[in-house]
Amino acid sequence: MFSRNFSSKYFRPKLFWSWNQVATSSSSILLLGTGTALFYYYYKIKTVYAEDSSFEDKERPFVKPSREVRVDTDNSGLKLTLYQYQTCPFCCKVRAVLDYHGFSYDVVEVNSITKKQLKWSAYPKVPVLVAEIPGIQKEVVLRDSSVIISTIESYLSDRSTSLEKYVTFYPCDVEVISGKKKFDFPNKYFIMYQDTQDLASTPKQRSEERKWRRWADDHLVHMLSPNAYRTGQEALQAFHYFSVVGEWEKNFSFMERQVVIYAGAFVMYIMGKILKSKYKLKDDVRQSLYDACDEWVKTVRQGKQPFLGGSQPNLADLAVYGVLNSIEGCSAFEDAMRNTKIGPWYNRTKTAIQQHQGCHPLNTKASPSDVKKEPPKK
Ligand SMILES: N[C@@H](CCC(=O)N[C@@H](CS)C(=O)NCC(=O)O)C(=O)O
Repeated sequence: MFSRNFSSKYFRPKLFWSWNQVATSSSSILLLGTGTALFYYYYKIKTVYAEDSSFEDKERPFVKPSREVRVDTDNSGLKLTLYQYQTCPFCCKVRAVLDYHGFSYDVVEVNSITKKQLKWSAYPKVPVLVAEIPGIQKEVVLRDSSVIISTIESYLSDRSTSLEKYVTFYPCDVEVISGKKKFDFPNKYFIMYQDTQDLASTPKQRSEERKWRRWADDHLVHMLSPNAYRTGQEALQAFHYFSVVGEWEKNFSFMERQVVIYAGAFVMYIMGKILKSKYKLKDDVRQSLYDACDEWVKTVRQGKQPFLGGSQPNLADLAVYGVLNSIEGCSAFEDAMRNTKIGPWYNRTKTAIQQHQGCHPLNTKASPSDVKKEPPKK
């Protein structure tokens, strides 16, 4: 039997298979392939693990700022550099807060395709704000728009505590989901006050402020892409506008610009459709944008004051303004101004920001914590 099974008759290679054999083999391969793919997909989808949340940035190379914002009354002593995309809503929020408080800062425009200006950063998104503090060799790196804003606001409320110290109150959770890192800063909407501090706002007002800051990030932001890139033509028009306000001509080569404009418009047109369905926007996406604007106007009006913050904007006013400001040159923005009642509030907030109406904390000289020398190394 042995010899029979191993006889050359059984091992002669076949040149032709019957249809039956072809079908069986192909189905097995197909099944095996699909099984492996499904297993891999399922495994990847199911892979969620926490990662060490400390950021191992590389040494930050000097990059010539794309733009310098200078405000004479800034006495903070901080040298700030904002890594950004000019029309990213999260970056617009940060600029609204920096400008409102009258900070001087440098802007580094990041190339959204190559991201070469941000290669040193372990955190892959913009905005990133770097604060160099006179007298201290170490620079402080702030990541995530809401963390940046809350840290700055905490620091302005009490400058006897250093910026470096405030950053430690905003830890980051890093989760790897399906091979992709997700960053979360659980405290990001909280301002850190001293126990002894006399606060101008009530706990209810602070909670309201946090609620609407979150709304700007989690709801209003999702109205932008489907509206700004509603049609191919609007997407192209938006990217041409971005290239002007982002001064891409100054910062990027001709080829880089063309790639970003045409590839960007195409990708964002598709993304707009995906996001429309993901966030369940109405068929007429403009209507969802108008609904959001109306909701905000109604809330501000309930307070019977010019801003949600009262006589002056609070962080929610600045956040909502920043998000809308990111599409200011797009048809979606013009339509929202024309078809809702948000215009007067928007223009009031813009004036308050442009006039640095929140600059009073910065008019005083830097506090000792800003210029504290590091103890000499032994
Ligand atoms: N939660 C973050 C979101 C920042 C964010 O998503 N930024 C986008 C630009 S609008 C980004 O950098 N995406 C990564 C990329 O462009 O590769 C924040 O508030 O700062």
